[in-house]
Amino acid sequence: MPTVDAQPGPFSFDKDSTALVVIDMQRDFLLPGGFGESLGNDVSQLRRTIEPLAALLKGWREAGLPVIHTREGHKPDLSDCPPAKLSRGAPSMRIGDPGAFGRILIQGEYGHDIVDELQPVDGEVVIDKPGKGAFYATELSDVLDKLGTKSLIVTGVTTEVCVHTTVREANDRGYECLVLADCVGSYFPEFQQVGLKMIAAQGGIFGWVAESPSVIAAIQE
Ligand code: C5J
Repeated sequence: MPTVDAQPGPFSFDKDSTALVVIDMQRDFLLPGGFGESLGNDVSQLRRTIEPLAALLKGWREAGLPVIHTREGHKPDLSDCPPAKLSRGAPSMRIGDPGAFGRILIQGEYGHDIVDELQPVDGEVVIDKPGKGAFYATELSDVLDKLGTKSLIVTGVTTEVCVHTTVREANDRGYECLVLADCVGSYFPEFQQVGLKMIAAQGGIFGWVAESPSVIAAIQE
């Protein structure tokens, strides 16, 4: 069984029951000039995940293992967007407003889709999610049941928001989650550091943390 060095201890997974989850690697969050940057964020903190994630995807696909991508966003009429989510904070642009890459976080818009480097390939599942967690109001549980999934390798953005929420949801549903430090990103370096520590603390309170090269090596064995 593949085993990788991880915090708080080695993480073993069965290739037949493990899926790679790539969370919200969307242009609206990652592209310079996009929504994320308009909120005052440093998108380079997220963009550093693209290269290791592309290498991981290559290895994972070569091993013939399942990949699930998610995208945070809403229907064009915003009927699936809680009013509190729309009005929170004082952003110069809100969800649904016209942005540099189309209406912000609206399904079907250029900015809502995944960055070019990490585009899904045929056969990969794409889950559109209205919330931060990938299980809330989506078909993800059914997809994982059909695949016979027990473990998740979790990547994407942002570490302390959608990655954390999804890992917490997955942990409560009985999945073993390995989060890859070099393939998850936060706009805030301190949240990245603490977010990863929180996952593996207390003996792995809701998961394990490792680096992607060890997973790539493990699946090639
Ligand atoms: C945020 C996300 N940060 N994908 N979304 O609003 O983490």
